[in-house]
Amino acid sequence: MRVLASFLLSASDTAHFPTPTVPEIAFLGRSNVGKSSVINSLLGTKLARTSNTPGRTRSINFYEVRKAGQPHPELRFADLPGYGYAKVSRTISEDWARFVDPYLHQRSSLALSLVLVDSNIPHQESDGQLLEFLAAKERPHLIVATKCDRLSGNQVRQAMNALGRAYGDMPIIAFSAKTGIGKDELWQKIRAAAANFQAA
Ligand SMILES: Nc1nc2c(ncn2[C@@H]2O[C@H](COP(=O)(O)OP(=O)(O)OP(=O)(O)O)[C@@H](O)[C@H]2O)c(=O)[nH]1
Ligand SMILES: [Mg+2]
Repeated sequence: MRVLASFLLSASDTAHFPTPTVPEIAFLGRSNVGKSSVINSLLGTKLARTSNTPGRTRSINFYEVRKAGQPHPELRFADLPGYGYAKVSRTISEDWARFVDPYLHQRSSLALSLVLVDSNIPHQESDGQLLEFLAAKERPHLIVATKCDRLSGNQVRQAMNALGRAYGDMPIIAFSAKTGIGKDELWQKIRAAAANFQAA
């Protein structure tokens, strides 16, 4: 299904969050894990700025997603600042307290949080903490293992097993923004979460 996406706004303060309307999907994960790349891959655009420099996304960037031929948006995507990168950790923790934490606590339209982890590195404590937080708040969430194109098929399976064990056997989607692996599966999960959310 073809989707059309547009940039809505960038907020680094709760007062600037857009009024909650359609179900929202949050993209979370350590700096440089590939959040903006996953968004671009799903949307088939280059709307979200990607970078080799970790910590580039310093606000919540909201995107509106519409099915082709439909007048109204179906979903919103929220690209959040990354965490866990030592060089920028101070500013990141300030950002986290000022608007990321309030977003995750209070956002009434948040239908699904995608926690991106790098399939090429072992499990990280910061990701585990975020997953525990989302579970404690009963926020629907899912792990997406990024950059799977850097691993062979066998290595991907091993990485998924190891990450699954580390994060309490949660379902994990193996993804690559380069090859499109996992894209259809992720879209299915996003649409299912949005439908559940609207039915609730
Ligand atoms: N090989 C490969 N590289 C990727 C993939 N996804 C992202 N990258 C690379 O990883 C780097 C970071 O990607 P971004 O999408 O900017 O990561 P981010 O999580 O948005 O980073 P911050 O906004 O800084 O937190 C870039 O150099 C991307 O080209 C992928 O699926 N495969
Ligand atoms: Mg980014």
